[in-house]
Amino acid sequence: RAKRIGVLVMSYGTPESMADVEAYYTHIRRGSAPAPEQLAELKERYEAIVGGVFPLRENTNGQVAGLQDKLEQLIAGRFVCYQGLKHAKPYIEDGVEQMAKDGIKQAVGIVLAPHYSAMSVGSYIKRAQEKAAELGIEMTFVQQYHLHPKLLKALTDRVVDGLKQLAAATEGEERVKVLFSAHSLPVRIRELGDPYEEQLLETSAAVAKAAKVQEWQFTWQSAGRTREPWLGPDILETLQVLAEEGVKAVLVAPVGFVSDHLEVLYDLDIEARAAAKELDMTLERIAMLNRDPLYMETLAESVIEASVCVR
Ligand code: FEC
Repeated sequence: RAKRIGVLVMSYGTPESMADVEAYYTHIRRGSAPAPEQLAELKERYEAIVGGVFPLRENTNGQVAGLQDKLEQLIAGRFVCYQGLKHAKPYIEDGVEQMAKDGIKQAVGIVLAPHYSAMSVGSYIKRAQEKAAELGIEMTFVQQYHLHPKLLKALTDRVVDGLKQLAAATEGEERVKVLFSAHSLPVRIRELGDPYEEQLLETSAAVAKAAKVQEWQFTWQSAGRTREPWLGPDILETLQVLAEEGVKAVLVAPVGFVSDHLEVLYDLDIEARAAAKELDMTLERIAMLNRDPLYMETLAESVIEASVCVR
């Protein structure tokens, strides 16, 4: 019987409780503790989204379970999924260690983010690869899946639904602009020849075409609070410019994210929505993928394809 292949499913991670926010933030800042006002501000954002619950944890758990089910359906008994988080427990290294304890010798790694950047997916892979090499596990990785037909179909369906909702809310009267968005990164990624921007534009263009959207553009969101310059324009600036151009309704499609979490529920649903209201615009957002069957199939098929290299 063929040996079981480990699947390390990697995601950003979120605090376990309010008491955990400081340690989480310190980890994101590579060990340097945030100032008290920075910490208070982050806690306020978590409290504003759902009053002290952290939706990303349950969503990641659901995605890992959903991927396991899908893999089981496609090739029974072949794969076993493990979770590894970037900034919270179980960390990426913990996931690799668990695989080693279970006797796994070969594994595939995949990140719950469709677009490759050396600063995002690349850094997850580096950590997993280092631990796997130390423990003697042969690992191969899915680098990106931003043009997988099933991912594009799931996103297109959501854009079509979102446009219908927006048409109902505005009684079809307004000119609608679709704003594709993703997490900003420091501008210096450009010097590295990073594919992140290009991949995001490829996903956006493919979805716009399939959803027959004429008016769309790409914008950044959630830039970090650091001194260096981040990729822009930020969605708040974009909304301002669009308002000046007379656009009255926008549909935000955060295609760089796959789950309901802080950067969507706060930065878009609270902050961007309030800014739009101020500008007298209607703003809607597409539903996130979470455990969507088409997303689970995207992940499963990408894992199976990558696993060919470890057989
Ligand atoms: O719901 C949650 O608890 C977690 C929401 C969350 C997601 C997420 C995804 C990405 N990030 C990416 C890059 C950076 C860089 C920095 C950075 C900082 C933060 C902070 C919080 C945070 N991120 Fe995040 N990110 C989430 C949350 N992120 C909180 C710290 C406070 C702040 O700046 O707002 C800057 C780090 C530094 O100081 O050097 C860079 C990227 C993604 C999307 C890909 C992925 O999921 O990995 C890229 C979800």
